Amino acid sequence: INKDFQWYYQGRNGWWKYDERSNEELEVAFNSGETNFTLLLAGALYSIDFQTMMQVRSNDPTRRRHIRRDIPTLPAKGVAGIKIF
Ligand code: V3L
Repeated sequence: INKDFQWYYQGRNGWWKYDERSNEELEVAFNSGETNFTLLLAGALYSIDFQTMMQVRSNDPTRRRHIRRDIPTLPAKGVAGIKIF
């Protein structure tokens, strides 16, 4: 599948790509005009806010990360915590 957009979440010193399945879910939700939706990531529930472009852990809202939607070739640390670059 040729992707037009990749979703990224903030790491300590750079961006991580979301895994493929989450990326597709984010694209569907974003393009449907939803403002907020819930994703299961690494065993925990996170709320995605498309207005603030933040990922917030549902059971601990102090755990928040910036997210971005950008071209797939943006420099990244890896995919979902796995360094492949
Ligand atoms: N996809 C996969 N794992 C995630 C995601 C996500 N969207 N969000 C959080 N986690 P928190 P550096 C990240 C993981 O936000 O060195 C990276 O993927 C998160 O993993 O506090 O700081 C790396 O594996 C963390 O392990 O709820 O850039 C790791 O951090 C855990 O969920 C280190 O990255 C808690 O995140």
